[in-house]
Amino acid sequence: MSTIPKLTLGLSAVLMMAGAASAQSSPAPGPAGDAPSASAGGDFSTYDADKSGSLDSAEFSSWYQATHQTDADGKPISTDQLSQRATQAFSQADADQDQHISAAELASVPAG
Ligand SMILES: [Ca+2]
Repeated sequence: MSTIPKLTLGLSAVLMMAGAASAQSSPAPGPAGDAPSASAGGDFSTYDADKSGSLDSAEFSSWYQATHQTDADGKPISTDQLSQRATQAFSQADADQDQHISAAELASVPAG
């Protein structure tokens, strides 16, 4: 007769574990990905290839060309034009002339 309390105890332990397991398997409420802090239509960290915290001219150029494919009228800009504009925008955006565009400097670049 002394085995019955043990069995009951063991059973309730299993039930508790089952309850905990089912609680854990409930869907997580959080979003699947991280929320990008987009500024001027581009995600800064996406283009900061070497994660230096700023964009060099090549990184800036790929950001610019990805986010400025149409002009103010919505017309597509040719690759040559885009490349020229990217160079121009780079020197305009580089406020402290260190040849790197910080997130703050990037935010000053007009979109489109
Ligand atoms: Ca700079």
